[in-house]
Amino acid sequence: MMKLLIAGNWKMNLSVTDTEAMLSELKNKTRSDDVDSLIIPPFTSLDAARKLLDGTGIALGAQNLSHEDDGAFTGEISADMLLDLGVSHVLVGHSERREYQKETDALLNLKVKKAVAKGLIPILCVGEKKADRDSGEHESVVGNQLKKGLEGVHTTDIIVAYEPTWAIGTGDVCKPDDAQAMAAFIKGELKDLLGTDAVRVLYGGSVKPSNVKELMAQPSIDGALVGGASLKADDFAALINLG
Ligand code: G2H
Repeated sequence: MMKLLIAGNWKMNLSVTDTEAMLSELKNKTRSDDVDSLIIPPFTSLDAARKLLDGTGIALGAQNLSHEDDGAFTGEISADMLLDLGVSHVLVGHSERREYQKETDALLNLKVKKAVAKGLIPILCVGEKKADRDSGEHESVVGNQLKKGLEGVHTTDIIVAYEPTWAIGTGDVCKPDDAQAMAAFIKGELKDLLGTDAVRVLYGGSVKPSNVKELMAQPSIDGALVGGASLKADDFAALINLG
């Protein structure tokens, strides 16, 4: 089993002042060295977060990147800009971006390739909608997202996050057995696509201190991508300590 990674995706939450308060508090909480951790704040908090995370062993991630290098792309943020701020990981294709920004698998594939080319570790997010699960299509939907998102990618320096959209921010957590079954399916697909399954697969969707231990005990789940429960220092520290 791989070392667990607990990643906190703050989404569009916490100002710079809030970031400083949260991370100053988090720094004073004990952490287990058995678990890797990652904070993914909004772009505006990256610089403040980098300064506070320095020397803590907690890595820094971004929520998105441009597939372009530079130029006339108003509002976009490049991989080099993220590297400049000490970012090591970047989310690609979170379901909220697929849904609200209409990001397609083809665009996400370009983003994954850009991140890899620049030395950032992409966390490719995949997951089915409620209707897909109800109709038994969840594996084919996720398999398709992986195939298209990872086309032409030949590295194992990536992470995949399985986030069933119906379990995101709803409190409606996926049953550990179902999360395990999908994580195992994803590892099988990764073996076909990349020639190895030595790639971390995270689970995301209403993970909190009270359910993290059971989810992380599943053999094919190598960590968690956490939204709501990553915003408070106490909760995030509890997650890293697996409850
Ligand atoms: C899924 C998750 C973090 P939450 O989006 O990516 O959010 O834990 O709030 O369901």
